[in-house]
Amino acid sequence: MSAKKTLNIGMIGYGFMGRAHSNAWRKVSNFFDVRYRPVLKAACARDEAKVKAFADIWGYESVETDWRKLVERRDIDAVDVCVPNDLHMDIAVAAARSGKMLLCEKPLARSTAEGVAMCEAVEKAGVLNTVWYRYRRVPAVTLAKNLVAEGRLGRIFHYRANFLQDWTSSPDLPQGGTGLWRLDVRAAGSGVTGDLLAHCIDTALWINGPISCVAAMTETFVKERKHNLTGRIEPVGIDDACAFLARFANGSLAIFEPTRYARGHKALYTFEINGERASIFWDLHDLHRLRYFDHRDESVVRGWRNIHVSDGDQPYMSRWWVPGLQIGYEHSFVHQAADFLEAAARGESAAPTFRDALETTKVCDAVLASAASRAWVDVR
Ligand code: SOE
Repeated sequence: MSAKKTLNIGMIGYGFMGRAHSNAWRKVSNFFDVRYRPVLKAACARDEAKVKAFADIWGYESVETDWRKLVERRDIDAVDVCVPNDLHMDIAVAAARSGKMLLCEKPLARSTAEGVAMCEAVEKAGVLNTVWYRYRRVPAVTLAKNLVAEGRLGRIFHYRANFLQDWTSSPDLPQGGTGLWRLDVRAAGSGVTGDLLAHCIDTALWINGPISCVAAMTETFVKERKHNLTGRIEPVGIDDACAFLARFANGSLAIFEPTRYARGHKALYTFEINGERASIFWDLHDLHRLRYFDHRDESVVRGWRNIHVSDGDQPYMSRWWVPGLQIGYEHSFVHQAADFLEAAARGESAAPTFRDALETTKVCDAVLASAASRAWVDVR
């Protein structure tokens, strides 16, 4: 019999992220030697029939239709927040007051003000927390972080990131409701800035340190869309696309471009970092590979290496198959669950904590402020 302690999970939400997180909770103790064993205790959503069907598929023991009841339940240890952004703050604050650990889907909040309230709530209650910026835990991205931290690139000159999608290009697509809440500014807070850029910023801050100032432009290409919840044509309040320049505190220059109007691209998150000695490039469509160029290589064989990140020496990979066999998108969630459970066993939060993720929200707010004022904006 395993002597593992159990950690009872209360999941709120059952969409794309509810499924991705549930899959991670189910797999994590099969692959990682974590000291806490997660138990899928309860799933919660307003639609009773749908949440029951979700609970059946993923093996949750019970369901709730009111998140306030779920966060009060004494048999729940950790609340996993997988609902649209407009509910993050209320749920997190109530769950923290009720002493629950918190795992919040990204972005932390719709604004810095909401994020500050969330940080204060978890810190006052002393509850462990994390935000699911999972691309950090794609092994090739973790390897990129390690290579930079080891100093292999030397001084960093450039950071360049894109997140390109095309799924909102049609003006006929409505806003609001399941999945499409991402187009509704009341639910989402912002458009590509909070949805896509937030990922790029989280990775960038983690690998290359703080951003000091930004100069941004945003555009809303489709100005009105039918709203699924009201049935009316309503103005679109989100940013459809964004492009901006930034300066990092370490002196490097950056350029970022998130958009949902890049026809042909579905989720092309890429970043490239150029240092004095070496460069790296990563691409979500080829997520198990890291491109690496080292100027110190002998000139006759110098060139971009295409590292297949599948070896047991590389981050997280010793837990999966044998060298040469790769893993995918869903595994980054398993890694985050594993890191959270191990940190919790030590009595610590897992990075990015709410406080870490607040830095990303601050950059997103600076980007929107810069676009509105057409001026450079300092991040703090
Ligand atoms: C949709 O734009 C979406 O699913 C985002 O919400 C995710 O955060 C991103 O990882 C992929 O695209």
